[in-house]
Amino acid sequence: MIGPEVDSFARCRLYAILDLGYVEFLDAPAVAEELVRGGADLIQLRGKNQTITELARLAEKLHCLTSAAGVPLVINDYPEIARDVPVEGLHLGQDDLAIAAAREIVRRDCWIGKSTHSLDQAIAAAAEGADYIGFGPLFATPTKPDCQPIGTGEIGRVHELVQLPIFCIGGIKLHNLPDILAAGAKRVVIVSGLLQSADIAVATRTAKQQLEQNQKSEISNQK
Ligand code: TZP
Ligand code: MG
Repeated sequence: MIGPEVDSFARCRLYAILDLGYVEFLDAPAVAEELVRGGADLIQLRGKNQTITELARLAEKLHCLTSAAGVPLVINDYPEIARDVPVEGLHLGQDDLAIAAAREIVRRDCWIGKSTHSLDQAIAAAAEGADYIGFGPLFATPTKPDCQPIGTGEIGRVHELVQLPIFCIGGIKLHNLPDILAAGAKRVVIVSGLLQSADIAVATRTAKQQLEQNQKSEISNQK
């Protein structure tokens, strides 16, 4: 049970989260435009302090602009929003609904991703039917303060064991992205590293270029 345009999803390398802890609610569409302009492959709407009604309304607005740009939009936490707004994906955490239960609510093609914080959780998410996983937090991060960092040591292993798109997450910035890629990451989520930069589009483009360069080296190493 996979969402729309699976192949285009597999190509996604840079996953930006538009986190309303960093962005004013009314500024969210303009920030989404900057992320799109910088080349984000995927955008998630995450709002921990907004009501479901507020988030649904914003998701609708964001989806108009992301879909016009061909960038998939993912909603965090709320299967009901994924049911009512034609977003491309839903993201669930370890404490959210099980994937099968969320699919029962959404009842249409929609990617479902899951946050994982260990190898065991990554393997379990694949068995549960996730379409992609987040893996982290690699480093301690104020964006998710209650989650223990897991470091970069298991990035290689998770890619061996889990045959899904794996997005490393947590404390990733432009300055440490090369080390994270060297540790075996292929796809990343960046939140504050983009949203707090002086120029969001430029920071996004810089991260995207590093990821593309890494992908090219991967391909030429395979030849
Ligand atoms: N899940 C694990 S870490 C994290 C989430 C949502 C936040 C990552 O944010 P940042 O600002 O890129 O460290
Ligand atoms: Mg959640």
